[in-house]
Amino acid sequence: METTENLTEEYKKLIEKKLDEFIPVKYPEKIWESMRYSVLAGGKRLRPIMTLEACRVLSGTYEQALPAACAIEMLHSQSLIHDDLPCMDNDDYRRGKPTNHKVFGESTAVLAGDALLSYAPQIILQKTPKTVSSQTLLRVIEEFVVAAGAEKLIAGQVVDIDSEGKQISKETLNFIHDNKTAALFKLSLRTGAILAGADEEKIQCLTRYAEKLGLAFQIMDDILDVTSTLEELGKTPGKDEKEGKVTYISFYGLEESKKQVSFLCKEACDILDNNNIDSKVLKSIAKSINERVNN
Ligand code: GRG
Repeated sequence: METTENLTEEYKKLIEKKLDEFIPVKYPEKIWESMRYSVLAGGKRLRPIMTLEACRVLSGTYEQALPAACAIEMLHSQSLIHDDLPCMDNDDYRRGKPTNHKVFGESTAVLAGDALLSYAPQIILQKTPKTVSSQTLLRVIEEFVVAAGAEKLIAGQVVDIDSEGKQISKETLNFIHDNKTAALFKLSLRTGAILAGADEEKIQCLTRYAEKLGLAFQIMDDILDVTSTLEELGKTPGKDEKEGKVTYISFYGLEESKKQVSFLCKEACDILDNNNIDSKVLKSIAKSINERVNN
């Protein structure tokens, strides 16, 4: 029988192989190498794993969802490349390696992000099996461009940057996290569900699971920023305080923030149980977030 770990590892291998295949080195080599550098730099591959699992658990096949899953990882990598730029979060390390602009220079890093952003929907359109209807594909593309745009990811980033050094409200903090982090989790799960041909009720359940998990994930990020080392994190710790960022810890303190992570992870799993979505992989993601901060 397939264990949860085996299935997650199998998904990860498939995703790594396809990302490598989807991003070849061609002329002008510099841009493709820069794109490959960040996309193939490792990472947990949480978002594409969620896409494949949502599709599987709602009776789709992984072949249907693999190009879209890879496209979502490209979008995630793009947001990390741009987030690390000196004009944004100004970070030297990502995924345990020097950031893209440190290796390729700022102009190539900006362009690599831009290139990934438009290449991702190109991959969905060109590589999704023809058995998926044009109507479904159109919906997947709509979900993708909305999540990547000024109503979601960019909105979260703008408010985050504007909030530096300011005493923001809990509502503003939630807005940032819902748009910067949960929006991509929602996109990942909704995409898998849509490609599987799931009904709206199931799509909504996975959206609610993603909301809870996205928030738990971001609180975990805030906690690890104060409790972890560069080696453990793969990026520079202690940045939130240095940049005057209000985090969950500023509002609730460390212990209460940890409790919130546990509560949100439990709520996320309950949503799956109460709606007959039998996914050990999605549950194990919630469990691993909880364990990372509470052990
Ligand atoms: C979409 C055009 C466009 C711009 C993006 C820069 C930006 C706007 C948004 C920043 C979004 C951002 C960096 C959110 C942080 C999310 C987060 C907690 C990332 C870390 O995710 P992990 O831990 O990373 O899953 P790995 O390396 O494992 O993939």
